[in-house]
Amino acid sequence: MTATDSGERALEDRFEAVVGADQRVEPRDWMPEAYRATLVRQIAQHAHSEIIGMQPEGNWLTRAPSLRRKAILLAKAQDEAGHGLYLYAAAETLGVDRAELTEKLIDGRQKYSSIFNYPTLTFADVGVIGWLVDGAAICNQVPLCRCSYGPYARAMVRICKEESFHQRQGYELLMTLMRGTEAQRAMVQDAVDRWWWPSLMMFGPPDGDSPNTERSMAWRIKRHTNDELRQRFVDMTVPQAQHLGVTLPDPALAWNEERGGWDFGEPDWSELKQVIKGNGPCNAERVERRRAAHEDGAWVREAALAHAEKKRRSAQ
Ligand code: FAQ
Repeated sequence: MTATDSGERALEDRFEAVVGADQRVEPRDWMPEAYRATLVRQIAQHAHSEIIGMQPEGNWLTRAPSLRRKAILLAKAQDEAGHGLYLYAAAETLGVDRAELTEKLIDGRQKYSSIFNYPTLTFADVGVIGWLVDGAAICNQVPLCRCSYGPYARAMVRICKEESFHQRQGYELLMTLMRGTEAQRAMVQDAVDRWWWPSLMMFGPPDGDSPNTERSMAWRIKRHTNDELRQRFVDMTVPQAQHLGVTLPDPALAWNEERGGWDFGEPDWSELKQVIKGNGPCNAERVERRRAAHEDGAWVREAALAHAEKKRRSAQ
């Protein structure tokens, strides 16, 4: 064994010990290249999702039915922008550049969550996104507060607090609509019918088809498998649907006494594959809009850089 080999081995052992003891890996610590690459992939996808995720609800900003609803929706969209920024900042601690990540998103070299490729047809969709999409996001993201990589875990704490608030505002919106007219109740049911299955798909492919889970769990980036979190979400959501008075569009939903959980049907995995490949109902529109916003913002980035340079020179 050469000195370099034994040095590398010692670093690896230390990394494994830190992860195994549930301590945090920090930016300046040695880490395996594959661990770094996995984190960049997941955090970048997560950041892109928050930013692209502003679009479906943003569609209703100018048409929210009251000033109050508009103010709430605007605040929610701004929160999502903030989440994107924390996450890009967390990714930058791994040595990547936010501008480069944005280029990769726009060129289709990096992914974002499948859920944001569905259209928001009525204002009830805003409530259902808060209830189901933010609800699924919370189930998936609360365990990430214990992720082994410090900057990602810490970013998730605040994000989860805000997502919980988003979920409650969505549920409150839906409760209000359900207390309204027959037409409003039908609008809620229609939105639930359209968003239920895509929300279940947010958790990713079933465990047998999830190439990254095993490695990510061993590194304590992910703390649960996709199917475990999907089940947790269904168990949390069914009683909320009952209280709201809507029917979840799954004839296979049934309480399983033995397991103490809800049995549910199989999502259409071919649909998830298609959406991830870029063939969902709104993929092209979402990426095009992101590209246009990025290009429109070029002058702001240039001005900020010029300002920073001017300040740097005057400080010399
Ligand atoms: N959509 O081996 P796995 C939000 C890809 S934020 C698209 O299971 P992994 C807030 C996956 O990347 C929502 N692609 O992968 C909000 C992989 O591809 P790759 C975003 C998906 O990473 C609310 C391949 O399939 N949340 O909602 C999806 O172990 C309201 C194989 O999959 C996060 O990003 C999908 N649904 O597990 C904003 C949370 N599922 O890269 C606005 C953090 C899988 O190998 C409004 N991320 N893929 O080519 C995670 O927890 C994980 O990355 C998973 C996927 C669970 C998403």
